[in-house]
Amino acid sequence: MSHPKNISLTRYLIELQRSDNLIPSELRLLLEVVARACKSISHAVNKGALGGVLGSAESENVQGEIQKKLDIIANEVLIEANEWGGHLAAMASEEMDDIYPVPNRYPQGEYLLLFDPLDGSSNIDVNVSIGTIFSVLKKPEGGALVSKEDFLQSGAQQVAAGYCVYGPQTTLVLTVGQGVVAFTLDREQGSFVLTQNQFKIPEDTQEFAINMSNMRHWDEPVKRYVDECLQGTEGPRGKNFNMRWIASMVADVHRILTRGGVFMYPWDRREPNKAGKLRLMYEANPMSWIIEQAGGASTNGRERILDLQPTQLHERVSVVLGSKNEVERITAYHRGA
Ligand code: P6P
Repeated sequence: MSHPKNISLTRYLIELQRSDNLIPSELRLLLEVVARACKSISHAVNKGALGGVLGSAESENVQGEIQKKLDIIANEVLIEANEWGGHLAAMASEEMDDIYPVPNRYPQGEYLLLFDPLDGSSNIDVNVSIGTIFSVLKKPEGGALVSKEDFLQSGAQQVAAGYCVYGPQTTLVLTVGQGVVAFTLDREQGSFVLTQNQFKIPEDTQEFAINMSNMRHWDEPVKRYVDECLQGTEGPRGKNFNMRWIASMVADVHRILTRGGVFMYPWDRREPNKAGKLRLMYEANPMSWIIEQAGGASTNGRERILDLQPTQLHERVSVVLGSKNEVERITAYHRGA
């Protein structure tokens, strides 16, 4: 079902709900609330130094990373926006060790919301695009109290996924399994407007995204792929490649969603006991569903990311996503190694 551009997010979601009940009213409410929270986060991000929100919060998150003030602000905005609505059983965040069950003073819902409240936060203080990533699962039937185990579902179980990129425009990208759509924040009206009603990622590309400073730590399949790209027309690929690395997954993924490309954050030897840097539940899974819904592919080098069965809430994963034929090539190199 294709929706006309320039309709509001609210109308888009109501039309989805109305047509074959593609999204139940509780999920529609959840997505409206998350969008409103992203609007608030965008406002805080856009204030920057004027809002006194830049710099470190002098604290560490569960990943052992120094938290920025805006990391904590964004996390609080999402918690406060969602906890009272009655659509959620619990939330999980990159910024919180454990899950956040909805307080008993509020009605309990059937959805689980996971998020990286402000991804790419190393870019906050230098005015480079950052974003919020979110994933929605259904709470498993039965079981009185919601538990961390309820969250441990494969990415294929997601019922909604999206991100909001705080860049030159504030753009909300969303999938509920009916393709991928994008809404641009109209600051004058204070509402998200549908500006892209379908994305199709080109199956081939000449642009790759990886942090090249880690080259000496990569496994052979990644070294082989990047080396072939760097050889350009003189090498086996017979074409030249461009490289981009914004170090903000939301911005890199949005570029790939918009014009193709391949994004890699592979396992490397710096921390061999970690599968990768990025988190499966609230970074790789939502981004992988969005990429697949737009005709791309996403693996951990060997397996489809959406098929991976998580064992820990904050587990990490190696990520190769984007233009289908490039992802398949890189995955074939890993499988052949
Ligand atoms: P590096 C941001 O911190 C992040 O989690 C992703 O958004 C981004 O793709 C990656 O890490 C950047 O990592 O090692 O290049 O700084």
